[in-house]
Amino acid sequence: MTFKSYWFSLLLVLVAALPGAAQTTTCLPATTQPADAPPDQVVQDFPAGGKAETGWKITYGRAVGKGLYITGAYFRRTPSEPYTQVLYDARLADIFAPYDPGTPRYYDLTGFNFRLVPVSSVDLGSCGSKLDRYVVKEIRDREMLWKDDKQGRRAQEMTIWGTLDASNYNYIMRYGFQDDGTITFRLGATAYNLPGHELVAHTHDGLWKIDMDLGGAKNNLVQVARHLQSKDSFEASYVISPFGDGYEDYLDWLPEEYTELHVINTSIVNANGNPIGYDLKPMRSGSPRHFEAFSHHDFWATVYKENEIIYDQVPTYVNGESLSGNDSVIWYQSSVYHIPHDEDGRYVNNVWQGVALVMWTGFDLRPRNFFSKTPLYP
Ligand SMILES: [Cu+2]
Repeated sequence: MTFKSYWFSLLLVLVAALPGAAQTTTCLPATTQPADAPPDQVVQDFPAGGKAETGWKITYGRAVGKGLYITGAYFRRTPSEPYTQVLYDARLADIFAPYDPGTPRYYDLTGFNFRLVPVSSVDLGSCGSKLDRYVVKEIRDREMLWKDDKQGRRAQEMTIWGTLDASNYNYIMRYGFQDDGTITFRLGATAYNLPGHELVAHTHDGLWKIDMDLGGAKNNLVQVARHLQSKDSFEASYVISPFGDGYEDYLDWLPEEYTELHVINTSIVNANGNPIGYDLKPMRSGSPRHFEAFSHHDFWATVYKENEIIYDQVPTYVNGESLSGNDSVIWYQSSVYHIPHDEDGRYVNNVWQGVALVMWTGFDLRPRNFFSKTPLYP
């Protein structure tokens, strides 16, 4: 290195250190896994690499025709308390892709035996690691957890994800476990538009099956929270009521009502005496309403049955059983509408070249009265 290039390099380092300057990525360290941990388990404390304040213990699974899914998630609010169960099982039960002309109509999980794509070095980026041949784990900064003028705290999460090779299409299945107890569920649609139908619009419907066992399978209550407002009044309010009046039922997401589900454990309270809970908060750009009956409503809640796993059949699972006192399963559809555009690709000598960039849909599960104060706050 010449004397001149040395000073230039030093200048670059100094500029990079300035606030607001482009930063090189700093990878957050993963928690050391317990020596006796089963291979499908991942433990991660937050803040990553710092003195533990909160932590997750999760298990995952993957299978041909099913992709990547979560088989258990446990969270602790402090390092000294035992983990509290949040999820028993959560997954995409199916991915439905109907094309506007009426055909084709693909069930990309139950209609095929699609496999996950082996993880590549591109998938890993600079901070990812392989959980196994098909699954990436990444611990990352997710910008601000909270701000209060000059004070603030950066937020972190662990994501685990894999890519389903759905023929011409790829689906990224991603689960995020955040430092504040939130779990994010994301389906990303990408890759080649359907050969022969490259310019035909269609939806990608993420059909989620969520079996929460909050504090265990018992005493879970599924509620509906609705915001009530009127153009004829300054006043607004909210109402929280049992899903389906306590029985298996369906529910529509209404944008004016900010519809969300609350799952609480009626027998476990936080330090303030409030039942611990989690909110299911939708992330969606529209509501699919296809010919198929399952798509006529956005949420369904049923009593857990080992053999009730097919989303297409959910309307037949709703048969008047009481949700109260039983282990409930929530079914939720989130969707993206894909109108092909030039950014998806183009024909070159009659051969399609190019891929659709990732389109995301999903939902979050966010703690409600699970903590008894602002998490991760002094
Ligand atoms: Cu598409």
